[in-house]
Amino acid sequence: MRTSTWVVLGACWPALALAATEQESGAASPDRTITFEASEMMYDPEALAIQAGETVRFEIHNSGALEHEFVIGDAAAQEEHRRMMQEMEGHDHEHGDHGGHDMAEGEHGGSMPAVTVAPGETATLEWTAPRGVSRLEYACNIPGHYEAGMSGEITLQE
Ligand SMILES: [Cu+2]
Repeated sequence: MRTSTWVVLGACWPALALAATEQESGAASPDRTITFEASEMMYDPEALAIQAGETVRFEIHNSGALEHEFVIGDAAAQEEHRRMMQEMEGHDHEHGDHGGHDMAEGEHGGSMPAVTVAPGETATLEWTAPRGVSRLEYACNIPGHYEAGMSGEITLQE
């Protein structure tokens, strides 16, 4: 991996599986809202079942004392993201413009939807589940958090 790839994180890492399958993102209004809690070091709920093509609005409340993020992607993309976060750790804890917000709202499904949530805050993220993918993960890739248990599995049903 090239050491310069962390730069790409601002636009976040293309989750190829999503890019290939998501065509009609955009203006869909959510089919349902899922309320999430993030804290040290877990998410509640710890797993999700979502219908392929369903548009979900996540409301993620950070009830912990540390900043957490909520990123959706396949296992390989999550791992890649973690590696980049680790490389960036030296560069002050800025997340390199990790305004997941921009990523999440970009109209192409090619990016990994992500939000960062400050302690005590609630963030929202809208996402349309791709078709043709059976399993994704959500994870907090702030160094050490995933390893401590901040991840969950999304099972997608066609
Ligand atoms: Cu975290």
